[in-house]
Amino acid sequence: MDHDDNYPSDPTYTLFDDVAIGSASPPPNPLVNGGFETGTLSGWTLTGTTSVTTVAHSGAYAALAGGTSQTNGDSSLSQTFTAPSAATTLSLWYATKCPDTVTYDWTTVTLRDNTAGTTTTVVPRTCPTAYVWVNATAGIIAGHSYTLTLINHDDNYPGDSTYTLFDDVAVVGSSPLRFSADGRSTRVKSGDEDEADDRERVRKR
Ligand SMILES: [Ca+2]
Ligand SMILES: [Ca+2]
Repeated sequence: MDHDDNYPSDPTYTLFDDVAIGSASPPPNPLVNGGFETGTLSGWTLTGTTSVTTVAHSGAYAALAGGTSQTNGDSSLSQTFTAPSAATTLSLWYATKCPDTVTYDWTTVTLRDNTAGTTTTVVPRTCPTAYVWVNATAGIIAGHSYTLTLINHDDNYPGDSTYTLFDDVAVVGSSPLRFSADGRSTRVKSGDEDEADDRERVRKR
């Protein structure tokens, strides 16, 4: 609130800005060993053929499902976690080496909401031609229990084995809302942008 006595030549005004609700820090990551930086697959439930690899998206390690030799059907890593408050998004990275076709070999990722009893396909069956890291995300609801399953499928045929790398599996939050003086709410920008905006506003006065 600002108060002025309406007397000429000594106007008083106050700028208000950036009243923040919530915390800017990200929610705690409920996933265990989501970046595989233990150098093991601890924290994950495994089926088929799985291992750790030093071909990582970040850090030193990633998970590898399937293999350079043919594997039989699904090889998977799964983990059950509860989405913390302020959590909105699950994010992961994968890279698929697929010399076959999607009829026979693929990567897929599913996310079961154990609280709601529904399953979302985060990554539909894919056998990409490019062996590159790809980001995938899915919306999550704070407080719900989820089971995430990372799957590589190979048809066990010699000579066209498919494998998938997974890394940086993490829960990320939303930016807290900020309310400006005109009542609009805006997403939090980076600190540098904010400061530049503030300087601009002050200069206009
Ligand atoms: Ca990693
Ligand atoms: Ca194959």
